[in-house]
Amino acid sequence: ETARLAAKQQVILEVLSYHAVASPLETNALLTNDIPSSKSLGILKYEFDDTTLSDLDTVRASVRMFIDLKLVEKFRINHETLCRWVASVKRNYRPVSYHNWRHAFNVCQSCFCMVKTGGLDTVFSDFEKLALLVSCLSHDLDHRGTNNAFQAKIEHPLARLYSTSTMEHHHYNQCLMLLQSDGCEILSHLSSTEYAQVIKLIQHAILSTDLAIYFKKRGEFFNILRSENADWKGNDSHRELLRGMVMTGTDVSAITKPWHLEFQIAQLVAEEFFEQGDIEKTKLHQEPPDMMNRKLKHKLPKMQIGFIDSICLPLYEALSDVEPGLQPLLNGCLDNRRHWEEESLKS
Ligand code: 5BB
Repeated sequence: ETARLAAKQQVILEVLSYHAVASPLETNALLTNDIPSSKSLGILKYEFDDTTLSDLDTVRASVRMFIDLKLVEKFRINHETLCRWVASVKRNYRPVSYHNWRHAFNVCQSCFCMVKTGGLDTVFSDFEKLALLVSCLSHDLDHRGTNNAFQAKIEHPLARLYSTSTMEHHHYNQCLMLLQSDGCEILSHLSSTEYAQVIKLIQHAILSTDLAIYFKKRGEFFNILRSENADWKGNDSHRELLRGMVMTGTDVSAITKPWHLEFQIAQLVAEEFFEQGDIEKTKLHQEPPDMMNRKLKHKLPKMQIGFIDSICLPLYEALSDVEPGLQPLLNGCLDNRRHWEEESLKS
């Protein structure tokens, strides 16, 4: 218990030193112009390419998603507060190769698309849509470019505090902290019971982004689909499972993007893995796992095929069975599988 307290205090100290709310200058920049339309920002399409937007426009596009899902109206979210909150979320991502703000933004855009054009609009309640968007933007807050196994290996205080879903617990805590920060309280017009309800949904959604949780839950999800008793609108436990699967589906949605985007993003994922592998090798004097070993770069196409077959395809097939509007994700994934097959013949 003393060890746990010490770990917690160490985490608190570290967190306090890093966390910061967006500056007035940053927030004002968002208030001087109108928020562009979804159409002009390109965010209604699954094939959306974030590199077409400036950093400021990624914040504007995030605000646009809350407006277009009628969340600003329904939950009376103050515009300036929403702008400051999104800008603050962005600030609390680190400049790592893959798990940075752009990843969070892309995950949120995928979710927006699944809801808006994928047919989930009538499945989820307004509370759930609010929780999903907040969760997507926040789900990797303060990621350090290293995974849960790494935190355990270096005996990081976070790993002492949370032995499973280590980083996901931290992302959730960061999310909660930002929602309670001065001028960022986007949930302030909710009653205390509504607030508690949305926070519970957010916690579940962010913890669901641990792939270990996906593996634990997906069997039940597939069984419900096969049983033909699925009741996504009426059964709360079915919908909870679906929300978790939607979170995984958005988290790995890079694998569904047009090939030229997927190819680039895979290089970013690989670079982040290699950097962790470098630390494990030089600082911990341990042999890193294959996917983190720079010397095995040529195995990338084969690894991507493994990733697609074991994780992505079963998920997008199931999601397409839930809603036909989600099938473009499955098609994009299948298309990239063919491309990775082709790449694997080159090396
Ligand atoms: C994923 C699960 N992991 C515990 C072991 C490795 N596998 S994998 O074999 O499916 C795998 C996935 C191997 C290599 C990979 O990327 C090489 C660049 C990937 C991979 N993962 N490829 C991707 O394009 C993407 Br997107 C991802 C997801 C990356 C984040 C995974 C977050 C895990 C948090 C615990």
